[in-house]
Amino acid sequence: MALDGLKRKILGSAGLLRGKREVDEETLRELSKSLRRALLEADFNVRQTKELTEKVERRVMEEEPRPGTKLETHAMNIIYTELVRLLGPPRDIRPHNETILMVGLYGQGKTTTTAKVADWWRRRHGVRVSVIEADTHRPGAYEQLCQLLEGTGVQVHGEPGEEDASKIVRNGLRKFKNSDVVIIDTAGRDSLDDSLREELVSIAEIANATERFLVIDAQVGQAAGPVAETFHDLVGVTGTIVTKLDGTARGGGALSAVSATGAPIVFVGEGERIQDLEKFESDRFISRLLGMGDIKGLIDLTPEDLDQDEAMRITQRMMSGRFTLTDMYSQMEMMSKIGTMDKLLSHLPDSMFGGMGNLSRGQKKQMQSNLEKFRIIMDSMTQHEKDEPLVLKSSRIRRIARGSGVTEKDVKELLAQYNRSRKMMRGMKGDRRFRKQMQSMMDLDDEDLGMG
Ligand SMILES: Nc1nc2c(ncn2[C@@H]2O[C@H](COP(=O)(O)OP(=O)(O)O)[C@@H](O)[C@H]2O)c(=O)[nH]1
Ligand SMILES: [Mg+2]
Repeated sequence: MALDGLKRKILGSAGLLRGKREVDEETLRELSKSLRRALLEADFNVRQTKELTEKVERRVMEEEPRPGTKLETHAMNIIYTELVRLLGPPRDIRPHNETILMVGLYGQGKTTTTAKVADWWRRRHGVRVSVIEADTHRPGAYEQLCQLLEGTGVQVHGEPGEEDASKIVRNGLRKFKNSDVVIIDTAGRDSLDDSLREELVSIAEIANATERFLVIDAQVGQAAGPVAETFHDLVGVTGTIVTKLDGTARGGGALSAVSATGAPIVFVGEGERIQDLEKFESDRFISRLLGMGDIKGLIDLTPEDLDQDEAMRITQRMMSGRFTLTDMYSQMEMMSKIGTMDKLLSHLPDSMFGGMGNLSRGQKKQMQSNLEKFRIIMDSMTQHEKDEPLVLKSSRIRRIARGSGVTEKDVKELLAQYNRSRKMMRGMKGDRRFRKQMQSMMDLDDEDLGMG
C-alpha cells in the first residue's frame, strides 16, 4: 500500500489520547507535534502540514466528542476529515464519448497508464475502448502498448517507423471513429523542450480531446506542483494521474501538490500490472490509507463531519421536490462515509431514508452491500439518465446491466429504490415536523430549504 508508515504514525498520534477522559494541553501539543512529523516525513508541504495540524489541534480542543466516543476516536475522525479536505473532492468522469490525451515527461508511466486506463474503462463501463500510440521518439512504444493490452480486447493503433505523430493520430481517430473512448499516448522528454511543446499542442488540436490527463510519478514529490502548472499552461490539464505510489513512502508530496494546483487527481497507479490502477476518491483513499476498515469501531463519524455544503445541497434538492438519481447517489455516498448505518440513523429523524430506522439488522446489512452495487451501475449511466431516471426503459436497462456487469434485475432494483426514495422525499416536503427537525439539525432557515 502507498505511503507505508504514515498510518502507523497517525494512529500513534491519536493514540496519545488513549485512556484519557479530558484533553490536556500538553498531550494535545504532543499529538500535534507527532502528526506534523508524520506528514512531513510523507513529504506533505510544510505550509499545508502546518495548517492541517493547527486545525486538528483546534478542533480536538474545541469540539465535544459525541457521548460514548473515546477521545482517541474523536481525534482520528478529525484527522481523517481534514486529510480528505486537503486532497479535495472526487473528480467525475463521463463513461462515453471521450477522447483522452495522455501527457507527461519521460518515464513517468504514460504508456503503462494509457493501457491501465483503457482496460479500466472497458471493465468498468463495458464500452468500446481504443488506444493510439503517438510516441514516435521511443522505439518500441507501440510494441510495449500492444503487450500491455494483450488479451484485453482493447484495440491499438500505431505506425512504427512513422515520424509524424499528428499523422498517426489522424489515422487512428479515423480508424476508431466508432469507439466510445479513444486514448492517445504521447512522447515525453526529460524536460519540456520546444519541439515537444509544438508536438503536444499540435496533437491536442487535431485530437480535440475532451480530457487531457497529466501522468506524473509520485517520486517527483512536491515538484509535481510546478510540473502540473507547466503542462496546464500548454494543453489545459483536466486531470492528473499520480503513478508509482506503491514505490514511495513519500507520496504525500505529489498528492498534496497536485491537489493544490486545481487539476484534480483522477487515478492513482500502484504497481506495474495493468490492474494496478485506482479511481481516486480522497475519502476512500484516506480511509484505506488509515486502515479504517481494519480498525473496527474506531471510526464513527457524526453528521457534523460530513461536508456541510454537500449536505446542504442535497437537502435543498430534496426539499425542492427535484430529486435525481445523482442526488440519491450523493445521499448514499454520504451514508457510506459513515462507519455503520446505525450510527447515522441515530442522528436522523425516523422518517428520513424511508423509515430505515425501523429496518431489521439484516435488512440494513443488505442495504449497505447495495450501496457499492448501485455505485457501479450508475457509473454506466449517462448524465441524462441519472437526471431523468424515468427514461430508463428496457433497452437502456439492458445496456446498463451489460456495461456494469450486473443483471437487469439489479438495475431494476436500483430504480425501485429510487422510486421509493423519491416518493418519500415528496412526502417529507409537506411534513412540517420533519422540516423543523431538518432545520435545527442543519442550522437552516426556510429560505435555505427553498421554502422562503
Ligand atoms: N511500481 C510501479 N511502476 C510503474 C507504475 N507505472 C509505471 N511503472 C513503470 O515505470 C516505467 C516507465 O513506464 P512507462 O509507461 O514506459 O513510462 P513513459 O515513458 O511515461 O511512457 C516502466 O518500467 C513501468 O513498468 C506504477 O504505478 N508502479
Ligand atoms: Mg511511453
